[in-house]
Amino acid sequence: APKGIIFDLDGVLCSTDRFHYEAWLSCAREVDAPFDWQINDRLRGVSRMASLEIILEGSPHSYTQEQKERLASEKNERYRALLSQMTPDDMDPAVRRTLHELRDSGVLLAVGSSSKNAPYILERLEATDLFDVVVDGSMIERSKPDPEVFLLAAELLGLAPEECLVVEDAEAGVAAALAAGMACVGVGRGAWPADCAPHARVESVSELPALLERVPR
Ligand code: B16
Ligand code: MG
Repeated sequence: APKGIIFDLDGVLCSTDRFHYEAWLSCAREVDAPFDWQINDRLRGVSRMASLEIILEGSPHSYTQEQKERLASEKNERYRALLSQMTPDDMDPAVRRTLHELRDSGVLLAVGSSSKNAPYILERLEATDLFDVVVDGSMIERSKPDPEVFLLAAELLGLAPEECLVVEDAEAGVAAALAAGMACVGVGRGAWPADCAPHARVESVSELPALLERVPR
């Protein structure tokens, strides 16, 4: 069994999808670009500026760096206003129980998120204290699929990459975990591309304890 488990935040421990969707939708309208759930899916695990670039692919206009930074920061203001409505009920009680159970069994727990808003989200969920380490988007230079976020989490946990298991919902995140040399469990979707398939899959984090003994090392 792993000595440490590093959880992705958005899509694994809670669902901020609908907030990202709503906030990016207004941005897409402003730049006359199409936006739907399929495009939204491509933004999972990807940094804020890289997400904006994906949206701008569909825009007929071109923007200066300064304008792009304004678009991204307006998106973030809308997103944070939506996050402020979150309560501890936005973390599935079964997920919270599982985190307690894993902690009690002696496994170290970390969050490894590309999001600069990760500490705020954990605060809204009243979940900060469940983790030994939280690595967020402001602590790294390269976001997923680069392994930096997970390697830093392992280092701060005092563990080697091979001692860690990553739990992810996004392609970019699974790719990052594999590049870090960590075991990886994929959450909640059927199909993964062959080049970034997780070692095991679950529908929800609450299935993790039962799975742990079976994860390939
Ligand atoms: P922010 P994760 C990622 O978080 C989200 O999946 C992704 O959609 C978002 O663009 C990224 O964080 C950056 O978020 O704008 O809040 O810094 O899945 O790595 O927890
Ligand atoms: Mg995610």
